[in-house]
Amino acid sequence: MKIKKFKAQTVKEALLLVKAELGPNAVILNSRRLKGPLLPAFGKDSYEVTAALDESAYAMPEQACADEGVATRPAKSVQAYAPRKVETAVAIAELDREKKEKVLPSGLSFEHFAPPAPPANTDGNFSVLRQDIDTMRGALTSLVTSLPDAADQRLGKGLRAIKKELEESEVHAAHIDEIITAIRQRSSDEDTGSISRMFREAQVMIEKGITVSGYSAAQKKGRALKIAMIGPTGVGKTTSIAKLASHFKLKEKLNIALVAADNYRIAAIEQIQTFAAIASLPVDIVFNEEEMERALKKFSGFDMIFIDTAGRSQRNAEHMSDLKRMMAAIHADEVHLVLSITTKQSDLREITRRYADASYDRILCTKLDETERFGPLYNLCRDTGMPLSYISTGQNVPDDIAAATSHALARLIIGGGDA
Ligand SMILES: Nc1nc2c(ncn2[C@@H]2O[C@H](COP(=O)(O)OP(=O)(O)OP(=O)(O)O)[C@@H](O)[C@H]2O)c(=O)[nH]1
Ligand SMILES: [Mg+2]
Repeated sequence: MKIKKFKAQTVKEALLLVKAELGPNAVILNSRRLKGPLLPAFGKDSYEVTAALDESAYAMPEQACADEGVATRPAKSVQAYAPRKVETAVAIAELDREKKEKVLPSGLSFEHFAPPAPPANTDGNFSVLRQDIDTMRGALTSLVTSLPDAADQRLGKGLRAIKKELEESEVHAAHIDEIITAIRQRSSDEDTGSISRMFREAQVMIEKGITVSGYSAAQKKGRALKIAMIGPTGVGKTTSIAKLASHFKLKEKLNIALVAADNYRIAAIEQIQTFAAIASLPVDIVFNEEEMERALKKFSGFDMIFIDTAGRSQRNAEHMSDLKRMMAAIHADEVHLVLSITTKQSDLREITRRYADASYDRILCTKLDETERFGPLYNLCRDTGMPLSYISTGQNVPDDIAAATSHALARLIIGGGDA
């Protein structure tokens, strides 16, 4: 790990120095304003940024470079070097093999060090018997899984079909039971003619369970609407801000500003700065609550301020309390907890619980294009009591985002029962 301090007249200049020396994978450990100018002639305060680079995580191993006659190159992404690492590992294994074979007593081969093979079958009939048992086991398993269990049998055809569809959409079992019980109490007959009616009832219940916050409206009250995005790493916070900021600027002709408290990685700073430059939006990168307050004040005359935050693991208590402090300084009008629908259900539950301290008041769900199971949208609303704000359906900026609507989302979770 290489750690170094960089001093410059502005944070931006210091970051450029970090990037030039440590590359885009450097992480920012700290930044602070220094009292007094760096050079007395300039008369302004200066800044110090402490950055680090974990070279072992990114650089190609020196020995491997030497072995392969490749000159050592500057740090690059892990992915760029991964295949080489595999090749290197194979080469080392081959080398070990040669070395070991040299010291082995003659007549013994490297294979003698392999784990012993399982004992051979002495009885030929035994393996035939075993195959028969496997075939029977397979047949029984598929028979059992194709049969509805006893409780499902009592449900009747329509309710069974509804249950199956909700299960396939990954609606929680408890919610499914609730829906099935409610429909069952209302309908005594279970003939085929009423199945589509039961599906409609289920759709209505799902639709009611998916609450939505509605489209963000800029408040023309002499102050900017502050919209913050928080959430775990890589869920699409910055991309969603880029989409929404573009939409409100281009389609609604509003004055938009960006503030990024995502200052942990150089690459993250560059990502938002690049977007801001392309979309001609002002952006401030802030390093602490004081700077956040200053930036929000500076942009208070705008219609909307989008605030990007660094992705945080809900399991890191220190990061969560940093975020809580930052959110207290922002006083956002809207706090969107950004979640990917592809995250495991149990993790989604933990994230929504642990992020409660950061006071989110709506959920923005991303990556709907990466699944066919939309039940988690319903589960999220029911389990948190929070409405959905937007849904993101791809990587394209600004197109792949839409305001969440209960009706359309309910139909993604359960159809009309015609299939
Ligand atoms: N398929 C798909 N990809 C998405 C969607 N939204 C974002 N992405 C991609 O997800 C990746 C991460 O997006 P970011 O916006 O950088 O995520 P982030 O939450 O800001 O990440 P950190 O700041 O590192 O925590 C990028 O490759 C995006 O293009 C989406 O709705 N669908
Ligand atoms: Mg980001």
